[in-house]
Amino acid sequence: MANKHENSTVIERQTEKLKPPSMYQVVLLNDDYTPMEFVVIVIQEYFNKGRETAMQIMLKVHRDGKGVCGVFPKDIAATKVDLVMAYARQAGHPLQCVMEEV
Ligand code: NFA
Repeated sequence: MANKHENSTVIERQTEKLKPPSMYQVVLLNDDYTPMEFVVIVIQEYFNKGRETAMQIMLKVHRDGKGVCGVFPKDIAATKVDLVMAYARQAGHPLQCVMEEV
């Protein structure tokens, strides 16, 4: 609700509780064909991780079937998924990247 103050400035008063924006994990899924080195490069380039961290995440995906590369607001997460999927397809690899609400 808005309220006019003495000097005519509109003062906003919050009546409904605002929730913080939902966050989404961007997750890579394992497959049998995408080269390990390609996955490491993807994690470094699209998720701003160093080589060691990228290697650890790749190995977790390889062993456990999935691994989290980062957590972002919805639109950023969706863009990361699109960019990674496009890069993998262009390179001819079946790598899958998905987002999951946290
Ligand atoms: N499992 C793939 C291989 O053995 C490597 C891989 C890791 C693929 C992480 C996808 C994600 N070549």
